[in-house]
Amino acid sequence: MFKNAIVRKPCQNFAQGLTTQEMDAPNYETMLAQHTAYTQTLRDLGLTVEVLEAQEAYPDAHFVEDTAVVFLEAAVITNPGADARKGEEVTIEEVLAAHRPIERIIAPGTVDGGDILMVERHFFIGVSERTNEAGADQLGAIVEKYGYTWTKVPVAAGLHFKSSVNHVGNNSLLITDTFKDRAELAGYPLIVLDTDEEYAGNTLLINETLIMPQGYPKTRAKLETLGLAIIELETSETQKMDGGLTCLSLRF
Ligand code: CIR
Repeated sequence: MFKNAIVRKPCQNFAQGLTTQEMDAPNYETMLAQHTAYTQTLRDLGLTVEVLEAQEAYPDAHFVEDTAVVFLEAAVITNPGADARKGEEVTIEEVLAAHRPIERIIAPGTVDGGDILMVERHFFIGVSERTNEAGADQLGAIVEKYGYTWTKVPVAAGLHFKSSVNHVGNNSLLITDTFKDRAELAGYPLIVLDTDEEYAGNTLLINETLIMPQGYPKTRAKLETLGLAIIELETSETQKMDGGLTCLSLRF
């Protein structure tokens, strides 16, 4: 059960963040409105949400998920893989220290939280352009100490592992076609996304509710078979910056 979430207000400079998308320029007011709706949704679901101040020096800092991996026993502060994002983790550590014992990923290891998927007591650790082998091994050793199992998975497409694979309850994974045959995921029930709806793969499970991006009817129909409540949120401005719904919060 998640009880808490940490989010960070997007900064005015957020459109200067890293992105591979070539979409329209993102709009700050729209981003703020979408972020406010996201925060309110987490509150409506019963979470206590701590909203951190915007950080103008870090245009991607509202993607707080990348700065830590939080589980019942500890919080691992990451060393973000993109140079422009190194340092975002400093204020996150201060906040998380009030909730969990702190562990750290240290250079040369890098980890982005977007590559880390916890399913019950197992961690999938995506090795990507942001999470390197050394970082993955450090994180694996840390979670193992707390009794979790873990496997590394190469991220052959998309920015992060969770751009393509997410847990939607009862061990089921919402997954893109590219990842569906990966041996590391064998045995998990899979819900495979239509290729024209892959962005909806970044759906966020909060206790008994799925929060999914707005406007992906085929994915919604597939998720409805799970019997969970579903909330759709507008994510246009986040998507323009290569982000999704999971990226915008740390949940624990
Ligand atoms: C970045 O490239 O780092 C940001 N513009 C997007 C980060 C998205 N985070 C996530 O998927 N966890």
